[in-house]
Amino acid sequence: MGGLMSYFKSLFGQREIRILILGLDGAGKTTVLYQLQVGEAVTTIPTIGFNVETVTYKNLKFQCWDLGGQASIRPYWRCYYANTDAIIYVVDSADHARMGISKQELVHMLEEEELKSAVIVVLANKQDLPQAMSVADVHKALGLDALKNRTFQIFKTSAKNNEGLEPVMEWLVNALKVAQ
Ligand SMILES: Nc1nc2c(ncn2[C@@H]2O[C@H](COP(=O)(O)OP(=O)(O)O)[C@@H](O)[C@H]2O)c(=O)[nH]1
Ligand SMILES: [Mg+2]
Repeated sequence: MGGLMSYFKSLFGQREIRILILGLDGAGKTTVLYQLQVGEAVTTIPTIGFNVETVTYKNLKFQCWDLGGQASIRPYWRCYYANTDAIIYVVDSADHARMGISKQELVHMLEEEELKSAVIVVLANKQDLPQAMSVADVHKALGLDALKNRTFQIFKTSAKNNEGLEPVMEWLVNALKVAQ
């Protein structure tokens, strides 16, 4: 079992746990999925035409796609929202230009009825880049103060360097245990 995946050990054997990894293209979602080291992600393209990457390990299912872009495909994302336990929202902290779009996408997603009880982890990713915004600035730019009624935490990560992901997984597993 991959190192990060061992955090989920205590959840194995329970019902299926569904975790969505979402964010704009280029944020680092696929890299996070890869760092879980539980085999190859399977990429499927639903007929409407967006890529969904899936990694399944025991009763854990991670699914990942890019937010933003075409409005016409958005309604189809809903097909994947049902029974979601957690959302890992990945942000490129160095992408100052698209921080506003990333905020909009997060706000829209959090309005989805089917995601109302999902726990949220935001990754202020790419902290290794010199121009990266601090975790406090990402928190502010995304308007995360508004997230008061949700189980939520923000973390700084460098997914590419596999830095900062352990505390994320540890927090997530504890949050999922409480939510069950
Ligand atoms: N510097 C840096 N680059 C990263 C980090 N995480 C991902 N990347 C790079 O950013 C690009 C997009 O990553 P990817 O995982 O494909 O993003 P996705 O579109 O959200 O799936 C790739 O070139 C990654 O190697 C990070 O923490 N730091
Ligand atoms: Mg990707």
